[in-house]
Amino acid sequence: MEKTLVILKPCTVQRGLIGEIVSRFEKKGLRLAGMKMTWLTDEILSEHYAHLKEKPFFQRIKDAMSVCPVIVCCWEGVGAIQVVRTLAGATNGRNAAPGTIRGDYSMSVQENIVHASDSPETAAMELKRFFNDTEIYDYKLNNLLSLYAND
Ligand code: IDP
Repeated sequence: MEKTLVILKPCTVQRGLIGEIVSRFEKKGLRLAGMKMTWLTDEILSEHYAHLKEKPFFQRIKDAMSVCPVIVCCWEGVGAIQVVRTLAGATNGRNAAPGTIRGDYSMSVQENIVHASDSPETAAMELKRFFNDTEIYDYKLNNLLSLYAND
């Protein structure tokens, strides 16, 4: 099992899409291991988007990510990191395939509904950045056999 971090961005909160997006991950069969609302600071966003600090839009994305609180989630499943990236779709909502979250709900590269960790290393780092150990819950889902059979 793998755990990954998803952030429902301010555009998702503002557009009243929280339930709909959470539902996508639930219906896929991922287990919600942690979830909270938090208002991201410039400091945590500078760390989170450090790989983009030379880009001209660095300050703009940090501003967009802090217009209101976000929902941070930890989702778990077999191959969850790639599964969630595939569900999220291409970064630019206008290019993202229909059926993906960004493809279905976003018309923008910046306002693209979700952040999703892109590798096991980033997932581990990002989960630590946004959650304490006590905020991640290891309960069992009763439908594991129906989800994975003998995989
Ligand atoms: P990802 O979110 O698909 O992993 P990254 O390249 O890590 O994509 O970029 C992080 C976030 O920065 C994107 O989700 C998007 O909101 C924003 N972003 C990326 N490229 C651009 C751009 O060219 N203009 C404005 N915002 C961008």
